[in-house]
Amino acid sequence: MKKPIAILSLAALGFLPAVPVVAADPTPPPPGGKVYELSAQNGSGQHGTVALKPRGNKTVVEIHLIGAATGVAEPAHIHEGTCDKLNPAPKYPLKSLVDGISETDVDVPISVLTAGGLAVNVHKSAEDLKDYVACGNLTKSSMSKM
Ligand SMILES: [Cu+2]
Repeated sequence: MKKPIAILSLAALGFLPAVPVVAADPTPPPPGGKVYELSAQNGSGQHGTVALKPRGNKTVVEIHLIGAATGVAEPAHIHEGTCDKLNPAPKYPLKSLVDGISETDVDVPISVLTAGGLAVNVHKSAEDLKDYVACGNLTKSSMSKM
């Protein structure tokens, strides 16, 4: 038990912050990464963020939705177009959301995904693919203000 006492005394002397560092937000803007808002569609009440994080020539795409259905996998994709006018054919498939969370390594650099003309959408279920529950344009005006 010598170590904790040593740390405490350092804190008391002002060498360490007395207040513990607050845990990071679930989707902080990562270095070189970008976070976009996902808005609810068709009265789903599901909204959240999609974070894009560069990993070499790939991009980690992380979706967090609030109000997502539990126990139902919600398919997600990157589509061409905008949320108002989406090309229904997925451009880059993403892993289906489970309890509102999805993380996918997409095989293109972040510069391709953020160049404009793409949107992330989430579908109600594999059976109800035509029912969109959330969408976000990968454009500057849709970037999260966090
Ligand atoms: Cu889709």
